[in-house]
Amino acid sequence: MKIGIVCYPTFGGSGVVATELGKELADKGHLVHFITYNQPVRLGSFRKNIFYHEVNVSEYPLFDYPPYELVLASKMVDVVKHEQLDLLHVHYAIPHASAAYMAKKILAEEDIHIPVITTLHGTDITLLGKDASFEPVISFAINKSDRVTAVSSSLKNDTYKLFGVNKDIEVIPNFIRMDQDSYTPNEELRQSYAPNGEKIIAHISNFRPVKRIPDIIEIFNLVRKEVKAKLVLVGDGPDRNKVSQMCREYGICDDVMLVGKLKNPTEVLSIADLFMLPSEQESFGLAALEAMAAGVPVVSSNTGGIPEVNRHGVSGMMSNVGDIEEMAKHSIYLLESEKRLEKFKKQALERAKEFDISKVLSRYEKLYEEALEEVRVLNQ
Ligand code: GMT
Repeated sequence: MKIGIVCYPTFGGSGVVATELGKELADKGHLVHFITYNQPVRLGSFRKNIFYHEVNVSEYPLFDYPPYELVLASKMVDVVKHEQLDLLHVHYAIPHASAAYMAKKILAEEDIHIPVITTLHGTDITLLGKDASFEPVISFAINKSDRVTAVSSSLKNDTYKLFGVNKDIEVIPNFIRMDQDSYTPNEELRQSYAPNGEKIIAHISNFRPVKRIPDIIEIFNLVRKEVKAKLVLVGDGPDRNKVSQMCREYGICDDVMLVGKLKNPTEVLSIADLFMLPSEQESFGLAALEAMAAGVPVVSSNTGGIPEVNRHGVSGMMSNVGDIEEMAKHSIYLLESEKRLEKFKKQALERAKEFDISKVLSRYEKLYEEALEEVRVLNQ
């Protein structure tokens, strides 16, 4: 198949999922065309069967706001026509599904009929769903997609609750490639981060308020009083300055490492003992799954789709959002006993295997085939 993938090319989970899916499809022999405003972070450089089309919005004094969605729709039309794409798989309802609808209608004028598959990832539903100004467009774009998927049952339920959506939504969970070679711990790295045998707690995110980064510092401050530990924070974003402020206040700056936006956080995960995800909202929690795949247990909140990934008492432990004391207790419980920690590490890895890409890829391919079959009649 010739597949167009539209996603946010940034560090966020939706971009990671879209890119990894594209790479897997390309490895299976499909031709995959990424249509985004920047080269997706996880795409790497030169790969077989992968093509990239950049969406450039020119600056005109006439526009107070650059019309990205229109340029994106035009680009989709152009790529579908000239690369003879079979379908468009868009990640995020707005602006991607709404732009895809416009592209689809323009193409239909030329008798080119193409299915649009929309995958919902989270903040397009759970955060924007609370903003009435987007509601009509999001509901419309979802209802008009040929197929809709959500990354967790929780997100599917939220979509029906928050929007006027009558379309069937199939839950296809996020996935991971279980590539154990890349998780071989770099002992030198571990030694440099934790020279005195400290336990390493890791977190990866875009530091948006929804991630509750200050909770992580509070939890860490409690944990380090009981267990020798270091905290490694991967990523950057709006709450980054709060981290520095809090670390200075608590006098723990030497134990908190901010390593920025790493393209491949696997190296950090490979030396971590615990992953922390106290988010306010999380439709899935791909970062937690990536940690588990590296054999790192997860201490998290129990919000949204996280309980569909992290199993309390198995792959990690969960608490209510904001329950800093309990999350600290859970972390200490896991870190204080070497035997217990090892058990949880193994269990986290086993749980992650349930999300191996091999279980998910065929579900997307089947969905594509079904959607294609429906438009095939129109194209005859
Ligand atoms: O979590 C973020 O801030 C990034 C966000 C995104 O839009 O890329 O992630 C969302 O999609 C991921 C991939 O499906 C999910 O694993 C994350 O849970 C979800 N984030 C939220 O729901 C806050």
